[in-house]
Amino acid sequence: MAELRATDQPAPDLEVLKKAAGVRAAALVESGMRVGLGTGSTAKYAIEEIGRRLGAGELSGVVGVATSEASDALARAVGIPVEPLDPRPLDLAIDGADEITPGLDLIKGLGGALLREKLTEVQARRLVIIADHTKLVTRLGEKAPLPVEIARFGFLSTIERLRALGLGGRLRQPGAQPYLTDNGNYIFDAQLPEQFDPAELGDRIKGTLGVVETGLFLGMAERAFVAAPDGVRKLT
Ligand code: ABF
Repeated sequence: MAELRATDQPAPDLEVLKKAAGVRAAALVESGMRVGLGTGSTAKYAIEEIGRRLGAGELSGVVGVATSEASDALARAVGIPVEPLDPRPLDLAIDGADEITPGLDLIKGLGGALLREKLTEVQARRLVIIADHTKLVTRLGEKAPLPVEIARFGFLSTIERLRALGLGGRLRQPGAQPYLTDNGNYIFDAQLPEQFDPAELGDRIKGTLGVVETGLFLGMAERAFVAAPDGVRKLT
């Protein structure tokens, strides 16, 4: 039987990678910090690690501001005191992403939390993104649609306006009913054109009547911890 070589080792599964990235980011939290808590399966690991550190006495006086009802519930479950977002700046925010470019532009929102994430993360002095390597892209739109949160009222008209911009895509409807965000809005998952200027297109979408917010997070992230089978890389 051929001996197993290092390269024959099975790649660690994505959950192991996500956890490694989450733990790395959670290590940046210091006592007394107000921390934006992201949403999604990767941010979950960072929230759990912050809770572990608090429970172990490694941290004290940390307050979380959650970017979704789900993250609020998880934070409370792991012992992180949670407060609503108010105008005070946050020391740090940690969140996942759906796509990350080399310049740290992001697509976020496949988890449906883009509005609260952006409202929270624009107030963070430092936004740290955590992801596994599958989220890396050379340009936005390569792997994921662009989630666009739209008002529920008149949503069909809003979708027509977005289509008039030349956008393909569809209303997010996983079952019999459209997906409803924590804010009571719908999400249109827009197919991005091959070539586009993210800032310009983002402004045009955002300026469309009925659009609440887009999942384009441009120039917001300070760094990203990206986990791959050969370790966690820091992108800045
Ligand atoms: C959240 O993290 C969302 O913006 C984004 O869609 C999601 C990525 O989720 P996961 O880490 O589960 O892939 O911030």
